[in-house]
Amino acid sequence: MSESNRSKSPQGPVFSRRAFLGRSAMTAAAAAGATTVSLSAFSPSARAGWFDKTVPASPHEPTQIASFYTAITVGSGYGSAVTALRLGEAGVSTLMVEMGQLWDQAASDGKVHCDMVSPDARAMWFKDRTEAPVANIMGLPLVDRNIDQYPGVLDTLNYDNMSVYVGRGVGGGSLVNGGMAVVPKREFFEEILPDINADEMYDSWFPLANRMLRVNSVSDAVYNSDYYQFSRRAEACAHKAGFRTADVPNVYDFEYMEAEIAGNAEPSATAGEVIYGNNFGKQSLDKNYIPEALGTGNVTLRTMTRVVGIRQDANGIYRLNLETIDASGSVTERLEVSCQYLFLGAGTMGTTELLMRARDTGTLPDLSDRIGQGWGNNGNFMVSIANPVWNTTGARQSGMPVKGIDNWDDEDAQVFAEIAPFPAGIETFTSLFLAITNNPERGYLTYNPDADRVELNWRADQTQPSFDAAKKVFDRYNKANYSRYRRGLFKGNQPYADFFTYHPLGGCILGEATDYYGRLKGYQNLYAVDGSLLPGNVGVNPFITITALAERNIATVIREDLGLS
Ligand code: FAE
Repeated sequence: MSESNRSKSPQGPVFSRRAFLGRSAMTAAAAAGATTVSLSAFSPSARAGWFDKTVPASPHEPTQIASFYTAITVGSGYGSAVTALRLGEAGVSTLMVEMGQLWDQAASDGKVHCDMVSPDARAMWFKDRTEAPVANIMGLPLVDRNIDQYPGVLDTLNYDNMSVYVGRGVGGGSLVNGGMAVVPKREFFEEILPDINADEMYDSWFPLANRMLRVNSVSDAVYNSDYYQFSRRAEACAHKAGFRTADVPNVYDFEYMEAEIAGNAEPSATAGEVIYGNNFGKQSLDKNYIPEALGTGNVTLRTMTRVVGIRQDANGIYRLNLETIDASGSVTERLEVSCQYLFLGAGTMGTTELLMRARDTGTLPDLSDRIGQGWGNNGNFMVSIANPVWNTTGARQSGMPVKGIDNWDDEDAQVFAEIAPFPAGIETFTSLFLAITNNPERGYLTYNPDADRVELNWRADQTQPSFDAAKKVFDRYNKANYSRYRRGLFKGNQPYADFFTYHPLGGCILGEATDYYGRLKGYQNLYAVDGSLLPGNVGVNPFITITALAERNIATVIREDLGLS
């Protein structure tokens, strides 16, 4: 990586001239199709309502592409964005293909993204109703809304016993996530990936990921504001129960949040924005890696285009079948594009699906039988607690978590429980935690040829280790604080949610389906670059690990496989 291309700012390269050029390229390339259409163009039901609906923008027309690129990256999440930037810097002509849209156009309400309180078509990827993880307020189904189908920003992949949340659009999961940017505990990293040089990771690649993504920590001024009362209260309760708490860094700009709170900037995190996108404040990948990549002049971005098939010619060239869709989801174009080097960054579920389809339908038959194995939910387990009436959590809550209960060193209850907001707009006396637990259970994926998609094989009882560990922590928490478990928030009316994950990991695990740099076994010049490489659980939120590993892997691949520096 060349330092000369980066600004000297400790915040990283976000204000570099190249990023500026990239941002201009991103919008200019798309501008041709930047019109706002009536909802009726893609949803007859939109006309049926008697009140005005927000009309989302029509996605940009996809950029014209050539028939061959030296490299293609599939998807535009963390793994793919890192890979595209480093290839572009090395002078490699690269195409980035993303099935979702570029989120840079305002809808009729003047905003790019909708909030969580009144979600609309922008919220979800072709659904009739939103599917928020916390579906109820005090037992009443007040959260989810009927919406029009549209290529929205959040998707849920619903399998037996598990729903997987993923982001759609340029930036992938970075558009919808809570921004928590956590480096795993070194001991745990060494346990799960013993063959990766931890010195290198902790000395170089994690710091680089933090810099590039502009990770920062909450200031005292912000933490002591009304918007973090929910967090201060839960932290105090945790201490009372004898637990340690830890800071959780974030990619949300806390200087911006301070300005929001002071009324000097458009509110985003403080206005209930997060899982359907943030209009301001958050360093998603469309603010850093991706414009930097486009700014090299060597990377082309094709949006609203899904890779549906991969095969290889006798001469080793990969041929990809692409389908471009419009705002209604109809296929408007089918095309083929080829490359010498193919990098799969379609996310854990997307990458594994593409590879399993290719292996099982015989277009890439020599792929490893380890593909699809070792899937984990990163031990995700959500818990809701009812506080006594004197322990108010506040009606105003920031969407970005910044603290967690750190009980990871307790072998009987290995839990890192982030104090999550519950921005209902009213006092709810509720504390919410997204616990990451050390769950050794693993599921596996199988390709269903009739449905042409992968299925997740995950039994309901596989979340038992997470339940047991979280129960130990929160029984103790409740006992010390006169609090109790709160029902009435989650589907099924349990005080916990073990039926969804934000952190799907595995399926193409490093050293199993690939070598230790993500090279897929059985083929040359074919790579996995995303969350599918991680062995099911990293003990913390995963995007920093995905980013750092992608940086590490592509540096070696560019040097050894492409013969460049
Ligand atoms: P990912 O970001 O999922 O990107 C994959 C991209 O590929 C997507 O844009 C897809 O649309 C696209 N794609 C898929 N299939 C195709 C195809 N066939 N053709 C073309 N494009 C395709 O991949 N993690 C944290 O570390 N901290 C958090 O606070 C956090 N909060 C989260 C909150 C929510 C609601 C969600 C959903 C996730 C959260 N995560 C969080 C998880 C994190 O966002 C996720 O691990 C990463 O985004 C995964 O990065 P990948 O590079 O694997």
